[in-house]
Amino acid sequence: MKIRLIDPAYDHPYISHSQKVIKTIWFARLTLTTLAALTPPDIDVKITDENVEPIDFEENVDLVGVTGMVMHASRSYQIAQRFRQRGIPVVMGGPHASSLPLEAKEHVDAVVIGEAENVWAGLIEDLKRGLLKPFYKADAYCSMEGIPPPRLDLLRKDAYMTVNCVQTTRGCPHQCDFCHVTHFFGKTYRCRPVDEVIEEVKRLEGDFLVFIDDNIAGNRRYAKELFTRLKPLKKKWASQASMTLTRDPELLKLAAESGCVSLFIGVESLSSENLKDVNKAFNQVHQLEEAMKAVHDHDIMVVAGLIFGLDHDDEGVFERTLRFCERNQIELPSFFVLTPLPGTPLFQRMESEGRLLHKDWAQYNGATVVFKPRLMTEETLQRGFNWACKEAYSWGSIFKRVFHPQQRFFTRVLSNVAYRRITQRTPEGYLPSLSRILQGMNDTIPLQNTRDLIQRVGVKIAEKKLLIGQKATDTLRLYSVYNERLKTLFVRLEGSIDRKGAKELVKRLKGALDVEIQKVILDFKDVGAFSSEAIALLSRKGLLQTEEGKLWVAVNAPGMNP
Ligand code: B12
Ligand code: SF4
Repeated sequence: MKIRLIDPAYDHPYISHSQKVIKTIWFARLTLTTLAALTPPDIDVKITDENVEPIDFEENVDLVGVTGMVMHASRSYQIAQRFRQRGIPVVMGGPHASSLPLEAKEHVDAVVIGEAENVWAGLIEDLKRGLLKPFYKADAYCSMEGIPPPRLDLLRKDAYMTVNCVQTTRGCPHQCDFCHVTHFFGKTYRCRPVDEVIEEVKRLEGDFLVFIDDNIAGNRRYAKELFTRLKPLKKKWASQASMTLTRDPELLKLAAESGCVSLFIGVESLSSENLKDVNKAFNQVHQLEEAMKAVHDHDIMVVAGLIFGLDHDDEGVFERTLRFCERNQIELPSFFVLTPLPGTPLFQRMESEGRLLHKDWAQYNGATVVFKPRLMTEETLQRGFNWACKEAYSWGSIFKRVFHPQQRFFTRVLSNVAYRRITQRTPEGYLPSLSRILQGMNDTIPLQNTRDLIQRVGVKIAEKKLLIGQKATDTLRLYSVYNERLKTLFVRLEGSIDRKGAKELVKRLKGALDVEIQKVILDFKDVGAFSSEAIALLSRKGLLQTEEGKLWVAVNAPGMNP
């Protein structure tokens, strides 16, 4: 019996990778090599990764197995159709088929929902007896003990950066709303026996490998044991981890000592409101810079995943995020457009709010806007994303990010050049015209004179000097968000305002109102103290009305007269 397993290519004008890029930065997923290892030994099983070699549609096989993420769905279905036309049965599994098995079943003979470990051999038996069932779903998640080593020998080794991929855990202890992992694996985080992982690593040729785990540090005790056992093997490795890893100095040190050279870290957003919205509040925005530094201090490169289009993202997000990457010398910024993947809580929310633009899965690729963003138009998000991708890999930005005293300078440069090759194919984007203004409206203004500040009491500004010994903050902090759809800028002020702060605020607002912003909503409720000069100036400009209960003011462009 002959089985052909196929990983579909993704044919896209600027997302698909050339052979050269695949060779520089790409590694094969473990999907089909794992499936091949689970196949009974009497069966002739082969793999085609369409990303690196063409599919032979004329081949005579008894079964075709096709996998695919959401973005691959239509290609997976085309492939299935070609083989089924010749009477060859096709089975599909993987993230897309597992999320939408009924849809997948319309294109294939059988669908494997979830993990294959507990059902694959049974499916083959059914096929032999001519009794293939439409759906296969294991009753329970598989045991992590005794998973056979993946058949890396079935891959074209020369085509990838490496085929040395190992999985140590499945799942993730977190449940970020946009992520498919917890939907697929449930709330489980399962670890393979360390002995088995170490044996697998020992068998690999060469000294570099990728742990394809979703979060290699999901169980700190396990990770510490694994890293300790890896040390004597003297391998170099890359993987993915949540930011929680950066908060455990011992774990980070062990990771580095065991050979970790690069980590993909899901930073996602620089806004704590966004992170809260998507159930990722464990990423603490105020610790971000420190976290990036901690990783760098261990000579580990950071590949930072950052998402654009979350509900609190306005037009300023692109520049703000890029500058963050430059400031923190993030070696490889990896930008994504928020993508509601079927099966995730994000998808359900977007669907129930009527915000999905379509269900053309091929566009659900992390680089195309497929939903209605809250604070900007689809076009602004798409163009801003394109701008950020191109700009991050302009020579100027690469220069700012790669020159630092860490080791592996050439690896940093080479991987940036490869990413540059990919991103330069992105269509032209643009930095929204308001971006600069929004940076200025999200800023801290130092004050000049905090001595005669008047304390605010409740919702009123009391005519009362600060008590002796009582200190007002000596800064005015502006938090602003622009809603492009309403053409309105919301500004929340925090801290204290003296004359200098008030003047600076008026100046910046004037700049904002000179452009397309039609309305500004100023929220003073978090301002703890005002100077009398500031009150006078703000009142004269119509920015502050001091009657009771009026701590925010809506400013219309013509009325404001700053
Ligand atoms: C390694 C990896 C990558 C690598 C892949 C390199 C490559 N050659 O593709 C990199 C980092 C580049 C990558 C990129 C992306 N990835 Co990725 N990636 C993974 C990761 C972490 C591991 C994949 C793996 O090897 N798994 C191990 C194998 C054993 O598990 P498996 O694939 O699920 O297979 C099992 C079952 O599903 C089943 N099965 C699967 N297929 C089939 C087929 C048949 C016939 C049968 C019977 C059974 C079966 O059997 C297997 C054994 O149980 C997964 C997460 C994960 N845990 O799987 C995400 C994941 C697959 N990626 C995901 C995404 C979204 C992406 C991106 C689109 C990111 C983006 N831009 O938004 C890109 C697209 C890349 C591309 N162009 O193809 C999502 C897919 C979600 C979805 N529903 O589509 C996942 C699930 C991660 C997530 N956080 O949600 N990825
Ligand atoms: S931490 Fe990462 S892998 Fe875990 S649920 Fe969140 S996005 Fe997914």
